[in-house]
Amino acid sequence: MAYGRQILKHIKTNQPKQYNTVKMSTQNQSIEELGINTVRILSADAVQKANSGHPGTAMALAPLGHVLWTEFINYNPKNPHWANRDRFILSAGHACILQYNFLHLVGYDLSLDDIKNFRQLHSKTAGHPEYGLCPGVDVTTGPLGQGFANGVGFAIAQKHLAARYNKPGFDLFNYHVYAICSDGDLMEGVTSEAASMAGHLELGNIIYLYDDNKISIEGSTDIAFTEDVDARFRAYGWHVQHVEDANDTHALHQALVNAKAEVKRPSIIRVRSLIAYGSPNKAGTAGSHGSPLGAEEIKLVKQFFGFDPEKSFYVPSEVEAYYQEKGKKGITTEQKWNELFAAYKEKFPELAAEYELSAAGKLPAGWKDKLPVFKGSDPKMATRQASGKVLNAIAGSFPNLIGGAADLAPSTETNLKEYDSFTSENRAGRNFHFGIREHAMGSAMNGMALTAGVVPFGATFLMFSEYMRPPIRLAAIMKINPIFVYTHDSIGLGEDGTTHQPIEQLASLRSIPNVVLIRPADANETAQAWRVALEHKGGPTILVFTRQGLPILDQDKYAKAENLEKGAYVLSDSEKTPQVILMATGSEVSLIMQAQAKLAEEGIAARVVSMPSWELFEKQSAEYKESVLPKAIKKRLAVEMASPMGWHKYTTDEGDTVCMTTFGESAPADELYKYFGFTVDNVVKKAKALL
Ligand SMILES: Cc1ncc(C[n+]2csc(CCOP(=O)(O)OP(=O)(O)O)c2C)c(N)n1
Repeated sequence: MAYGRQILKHIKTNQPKQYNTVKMSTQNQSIEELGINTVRILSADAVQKANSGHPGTAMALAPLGHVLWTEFINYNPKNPHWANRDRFILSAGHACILQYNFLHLVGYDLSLDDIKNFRQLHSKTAGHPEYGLCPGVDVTTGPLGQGFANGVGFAIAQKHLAARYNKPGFDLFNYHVYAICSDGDLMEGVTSEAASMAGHLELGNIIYLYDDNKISIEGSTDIAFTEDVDARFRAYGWHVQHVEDANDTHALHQALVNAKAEVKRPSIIRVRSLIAYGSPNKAGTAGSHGSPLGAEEIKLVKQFFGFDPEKSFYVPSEVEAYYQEKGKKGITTEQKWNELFAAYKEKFPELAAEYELSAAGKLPAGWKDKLPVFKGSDPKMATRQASGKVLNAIAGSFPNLIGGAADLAPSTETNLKEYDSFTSENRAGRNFHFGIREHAMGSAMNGMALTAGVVPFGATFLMFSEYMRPPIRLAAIMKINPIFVYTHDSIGLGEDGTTHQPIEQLASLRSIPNVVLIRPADANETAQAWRVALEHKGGPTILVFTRQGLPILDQDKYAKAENLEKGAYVLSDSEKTPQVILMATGSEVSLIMQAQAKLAEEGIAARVVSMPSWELFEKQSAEYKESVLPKAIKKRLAVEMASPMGWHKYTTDEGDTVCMTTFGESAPADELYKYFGFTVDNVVKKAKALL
């Protein structure tokens, strides 16, 4: 391109004012140039109208978007969920107006009015791209680094689906994962974890473009980011290329061709760009990163590109027709794939049916019969151990249930014993060794969970959920269903001490909207917790298990563990009207059961409520809630080896808590129970004090 050389001159001299000297006319622009410049100007216009947003990067990367959406990304704008589409991630989510403009132009259900409504209430075009809100957005991005790591999960899921379903002549799943990432993405730690994982796993289906514009919010990246990115990614085992000028569409094309040809190593293409290219006074400056250019400056931009400075949101008719035509290609591509799938279905009816069922988010018939039932006479069992038994009992029914741990499979009991590990050589393996990379594990799980037909689980200690909060929160925002497994859930883990003993984690995880957290009381509740997790839709499930052994509550004597689905239930009632309600989750349920017996000996009627999930309980009818926690019974004691925060809602003004108000200590668990008051005597004493 003619003006491609201008940018080089500009970068070298770094004097944005030079742009005033460039004169362009729409007349002598090719349709490609006209399209690209239309997107640059639309981006500036949309941010200006919203009076907030990030114009600069979108303006600079319009040529890149153009090459991707016209030549490389396989998509059908009329079916954004087509299973074999390439995934596209805008990891630099702040530049989303770029993505919105291309999605609009190539024919997704996103109108020019949607572009004009950028960042307005209930528009499809939120301030950062949101999955489920905007058609064509494969994952919600914005928190830098997440998209980069989500892509690793997308790439893993593609490899898994291909290994499970592709057959000679039926290359059903062969898509690529494209992403645009920025300096901010590469500075975030999660990117290092994810890149290391992707290199190790040889995820050659990853093609990332890094916008090397040397600008972030505080100015030049020289103030904070001077590493050799190319060397770093080579060290991770990536295929690294460099495009000197983001305006050079031929070079971008060639680099993308090379990246596709590289099937073993993940690819990163470092692209030098000039932020706010075309803006005489703002190009190359941090000022164009996160604020509108200003009405006068936008006029100069339009003049620079030969557009009418008085027209806003202007899409030349030939540009509209050109991109619509490009978008239509995808309709035929999907049709061909559908024909391939139909032929596959004839030849491999069982596999096809299996895929269709799991892609629709449905569960196979009869799977619940595989759930183990534990007897009251069985020896004590930690809920992590019960979880391992459950997982292994049902794994055969769910070929697409895949997951692992952050180097803690033996402790979290998440190994699927009859299955291999997922490695660069064996994509059919179902056990994942995420390494000690909790953050990237969570983000990769989100990419996996966003892939129809794949149900991921990932495990570590509850304490280290702290390293995973961004992906947990994003899974909740996206209402997707990864299963986060956390063991070693309290001071009951004992000697590892304060650093490993969760205190505030339950309260803080419960505070995330759309999350269902389940802390089962014993082995049978654990089986039911897995059932609910697999059936649950609309957000992630967090399963919280003990390290220490727990008695098994006799199913013939007490209420059935199936009640776990209601979040809380009367596990054991008093013969007479209860004077006090004892409630607990997880390991503390058997403690309050003992306290109930002791209180009964003293003539005090106590009801025991097992409350494994606050969120599930909140979804129940008012009548059901009243049946478990009658308003008339205000003497209530909650027992949980965690922060009391939040329990007061259930304990009323006349109730109390036995919880943790300090950090724990390093000691054998039994000593800690005594020290912190998690004993039958103390619970009985506190209950009596209420009366
Ligand atoms: C985890 C996270 N931290 C901070 C931010 C706020 N933020 C948005 S963009 C940005 C950095 C911008 O620099 P760069 O990534 O190079 O993007 P560019 O300016 O080139 O568009 C920051 C700090 C964020 N979105 N996510």
